[in-house]
Amino acid sequence: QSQAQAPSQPASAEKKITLGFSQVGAESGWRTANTKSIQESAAAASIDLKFSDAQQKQENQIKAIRSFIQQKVDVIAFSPVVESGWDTVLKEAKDAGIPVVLTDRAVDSKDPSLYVTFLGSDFVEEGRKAGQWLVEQYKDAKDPVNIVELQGTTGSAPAIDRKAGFEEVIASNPNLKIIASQTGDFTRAKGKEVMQAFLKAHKDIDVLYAHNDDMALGAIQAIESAGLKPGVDIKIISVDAVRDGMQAASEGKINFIVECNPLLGPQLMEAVQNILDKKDIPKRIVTKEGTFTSEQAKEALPTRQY
Ligand code: GYE
Repeated sequence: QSQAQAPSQPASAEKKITLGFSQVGAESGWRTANTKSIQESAAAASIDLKFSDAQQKQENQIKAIRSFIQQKVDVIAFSPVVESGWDTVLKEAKDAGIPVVLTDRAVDSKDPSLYVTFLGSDFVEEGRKAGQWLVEQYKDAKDPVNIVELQGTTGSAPAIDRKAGFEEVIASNPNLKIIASQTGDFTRAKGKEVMQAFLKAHKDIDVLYAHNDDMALGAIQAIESAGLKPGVDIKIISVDAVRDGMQAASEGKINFIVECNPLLGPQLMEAVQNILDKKDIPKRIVTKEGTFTSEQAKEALPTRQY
């Protein structure tokens, strides 16, 4: 019998791929699910992940990217907290020959050669979906409908785009009026605080449009403390469809949620592998997502992954 000797070298002498990832922070349920997805899929793909949390500060992301360049990682991926101000550091990565993948959020750079691909949702479309539901709900309204808006992080792609898509669609009905709009930085605490201020300043709020579930959840606390019924006295629309948001929707406190899928890890690892294998990859990879009414949220909740 001629059995081969066990090799003294590990089966694969190939070096592990290293991926430097700079995350925005841990500001929301969406972000937590996104981080988990990236960490788990890196492990599953045997990719060595260098993960860095920027605590919602651009300067920390720039530092992290520079340190990834110094460490000569194979690929850099990051979710840019804001859209502007990345050209210099992206140029540094390019000069070092390290490919960059934008994950979740886009940059406003005029030079598309500074990154290989942008993987994430279409936030303008999400804003439109939110607006379409509202237009349909109030199609017979004869009186003005007063809307307050909780925006995401100032200057971030999802805040800019969700606002734009929503405004574009509600413009079809002049009764639909945004009477106040302010940032809640995508967090529950800020969502609550700003909603409190809105309630103080305006006695006649009909609708809240929150750019994410966490801000809507904070706002719900403020609305309840003011003795009003969320989802009834004030209709609520939000974006993300994370578990706590879906729970509130199933209880009728959020009326409509536009889904934004945080599970980008598998597609990111695939993109990283394809880049290193020198395969052609599209410049834009869009994630698939839907919407939920309260009824639909109740149905979907038991099998939800995030
Ligand atoms: O909607 C929000 C998070 O960039 C899509 O960031 C992401 C957004 C998400 O904080 O909850």
